[in-house]
Formats: sequence, structure tokens, C-alpha cells
Amino acid sequence: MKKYGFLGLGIMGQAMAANLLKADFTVTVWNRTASKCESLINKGASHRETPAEVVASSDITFAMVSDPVAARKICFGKQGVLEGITMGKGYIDVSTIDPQTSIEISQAISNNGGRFLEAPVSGSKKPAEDGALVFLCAGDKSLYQEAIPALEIMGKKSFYFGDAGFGARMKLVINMIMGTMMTALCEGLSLGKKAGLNMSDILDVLDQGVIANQMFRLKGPMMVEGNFPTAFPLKHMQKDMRLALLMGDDNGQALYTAGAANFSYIKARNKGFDDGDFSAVLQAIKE
Ligand code: NA7
Repeated sequence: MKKYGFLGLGIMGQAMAANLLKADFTVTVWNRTASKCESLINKGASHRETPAEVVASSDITFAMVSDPVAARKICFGKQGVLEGITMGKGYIDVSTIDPQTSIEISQAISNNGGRFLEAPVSGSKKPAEDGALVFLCAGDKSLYQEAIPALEIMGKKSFYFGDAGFGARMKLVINMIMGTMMTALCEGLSLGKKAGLNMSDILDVLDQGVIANQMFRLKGPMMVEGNFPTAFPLKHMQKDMRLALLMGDDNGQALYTAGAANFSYIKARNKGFDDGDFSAVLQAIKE
């Protein structure tokens, strides 16, 4: 039976690793803040002190960390993933990072005889808990095929887009669209309220038209109540906007709408909403 590793047990990693354990997979975990491993150890996970040790004791290791800096740190850092990679081992980074970082990690893993897949996910806390994520995969095809049983436990759908870099690009495009949709909703709600409309009425009208969507339906009523339970941290949304804007630069694509949305997320971060849900950008926009 295959042995799996999981590095990074934040909101997403915690839920994903728990689903692997629930399906009776053999899982070894590591997190920078070791206390976050406890609930998974109680559910049957093994624990190692470093990413290198997790990789050394697993066939396929997943990583779910915040951003490119964290992804590089756990891979290239002391006692990092690279030190545990041997011939044929699989490393799957499911974090949302930029294509360049992912390609560099991919090359380093394969230079050490390992196989790399990037598989950023569409979906936040609830889909992670429900095993309903969408994986946007690219990289080593044999690893993709081998990982399918695990991906099917954690997700409802997987795509494969070819060489490393294309999964990261897809993820940034998708999240950039989501981030601008959210600020558009917030500006509409805020304008409507200032103009004397009822915010719940705005949501009801939106829900009947062609731009009705699950995000507005799910988050809208909570936003109207000033309730922003963190499913997708605002700091990560702003990171994704920033990475998408850099991708725009690299590809000669002007991103006016996303650029403006990014300023709203930066404003919200400056106001202390880093760890709130990204829908808390409403608080910055309405001021
Ligand atoms: P969280 O809940 O903020 O979790 C982030 C994780 O990344 C958590 O395990 C962190 O460890 C870890 N992290 C952050 N920086 C580092 C460094 N420098 N070294 C090692 N580990 C680090 O985020 P989510 O789970 O919601 O999201 C994760 C990804 O999915 C992200 O790319 C999103 O955009 C989508 P900690 O517990 O703080 O020690």
C-alpha cells in the first residue's frame, strides 16, 4: 500500500490530510508549527520532524503552504523536501504559487531523480472538508496517474494541463477572476446601501439574473450581516492578485480591473483583515 506525506497543515492542508486518513490511507505529516499536527496524529497520522523525513518515509508527498516563499523554503531549505527525494519519489505541491517558482521546484525535484506535479486547487475550506476540491494539475504525467486515488478522495475533479507551470497559470487566472468578482460585488453592495437600497434586496435581484453564482449566494448573506468566517484568508487572495498581475506583466496583458481590485485587498490588509475571509474586503471598500 502506498505511503503518503503531507506538509503544511493550515486551513486547507488540515482538511485534506484528514480526508486521506478517513479513507484509511497511510499518512505522515509535518507542519512548521508542530501543534497543528496533533488532531491528525489523533486520527492516525504519523509525524516527522522535518519535510525531508516525511518525503523519505513516503512514496508521494503533498505540500499545501501559503505562498512562493513558503513553497521554496520547504523544498530548498535545510532538511527540506529535496533532501528526502530519491529515485522515483513523488512530490505534489498543491499550494497556489507562481509558475516560475513551480517550474524551478519541478526541475530541482527531477534533477534529484524524483517526480513533480503541481496541483493547485480551486475551492476553499468547505470543499476541502467535503473532499470536493478541483485539482489543476501539471507536470509529471506518471505521478498524476498514480496520485489519482488520493486526488479522488480530496477532490471532485482533476484536470491535467501538461508541463509544470500550466496548473499554476490556470489557478492564477481563476482566482484573479474570483477576486475581481468579489470586489465588484462589494462595490455594488456598498454603493447600493449608500444610495438607500437594502443589501439583501440587491442579493435577491442578483440571484435571479444571469450573473447569479454560488459565491454570491454563499457569501453574500453573511457579508450583509457583517459576518466573515475565514474560508479563504484575505492575505492569500491578495497574494493571488499580486501573482496574477505579475503574470499579466510577463505576458503583456493589461489587467485594469484586477489591478484596481488588488488595491482594495491591499487596503483591507492594511486595516488588519489579513486573516479574515477575503469577503471582508467589503469592510475596506465601504469606508
Ligand atoms: P493557511 O491556513 O494560512 O496555512 C498556511 C500553511 O503554510 C500553514 O501550514 C503554515 O505553517 C505554512 N507556512 C507558511 N509559511 C511557511 C514557511 N515559511 N515555512 C513553512 N511553512 C509555512 O492557508 P490555507 O491552508 O488556507 O491555504 C494554503 C494554500 O492554499 C495557499 O497557497 C492558498 O492561496 C491556497 P504554520 O501553521 O503557520 O506554521
